[in-house]
Amino acid sequence: SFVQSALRDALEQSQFFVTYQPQLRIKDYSMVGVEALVRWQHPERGLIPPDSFIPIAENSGLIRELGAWILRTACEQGVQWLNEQVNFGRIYVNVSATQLHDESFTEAVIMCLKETGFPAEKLGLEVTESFIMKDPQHAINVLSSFKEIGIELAIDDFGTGYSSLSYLKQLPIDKLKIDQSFIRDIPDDPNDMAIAEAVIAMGKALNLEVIAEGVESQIQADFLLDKECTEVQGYLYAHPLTADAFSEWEKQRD
Ligand code: G
Ligand code: G
Ligand code: MN
Ligand code: NA
Repeated sequence: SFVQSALRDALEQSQFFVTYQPQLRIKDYSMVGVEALVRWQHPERGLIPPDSFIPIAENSGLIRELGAWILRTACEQGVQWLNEQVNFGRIYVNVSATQLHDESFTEAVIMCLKETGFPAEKLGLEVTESFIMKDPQHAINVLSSFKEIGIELAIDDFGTGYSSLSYLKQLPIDKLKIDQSFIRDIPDDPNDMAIAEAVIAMGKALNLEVIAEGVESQIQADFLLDKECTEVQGYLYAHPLTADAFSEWEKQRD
């Protein structure tokens, strides 16, 4: 299709760039990490958000190349920040179900770490709940291979799918990420508040970190602190930032 060939051109012509959104510990605002979020700067159409091209990249198989480029860019950036002593915690990269189903993906991640010199302990992967529930036994195998080498694992968009508690217990994951759709309408929507509270309680029971994304107001932050959510991410703290803007932000905060 037109978009597919435009995506291919965009990769060749370096029209993609990666932004980094800080994730903080709610108690003391210390750095947990940054989430790598891809952006497409089109020469004529301007900035195109990932929602408009990631699904197309997934359906066309281009996500393999694009995903590999994002991972490499993030790892190279991480090495640079380590050299410059910029405190970024970990870098969390989103990986789609298509990437995770690719048998060569684990090997590709290991190669990327080796070639860039980025330590596995500094990398996190955000995987979706839908990937896990489609074939939980397969997910356990794939995720275990990452966990074994020290990569941290978070379940993204948690609450939007239907994760069985028994699988959650077996999965080698470190963190649940409460989907922003449950945070957005706090404190107006009592159902969303109940869901957020339930996810936090579930994380606590399973000894997992819980991060809330899309936190935009102090009222939401206060609610999350009160319920003992452990980490936060959202416009209240920082937008997704270019690499340079992130290191400035990190240096200037106290
Ligand atoms: O950055 P933004 O909030 O617009 O991202 C919108 C959606 O695009 C989110 O669901 C996010 O997970 C996804 N997305 C952003 N960057 C990446 C990426 O590098 N890889 C994948 N697979 N998805 C991404
Ligand atoms: O990976 P995921 O699809 O969950 O990506 C998170 C998305 O949420 C990104 O597109 C990011 O730009 C966006 N985002 C991050 N913080 C906020 C926020 O506080 N409010 C809103 N509305 N969106 C946010
Ligand atoms: Mn994510
Ligand atoms: Na998410």
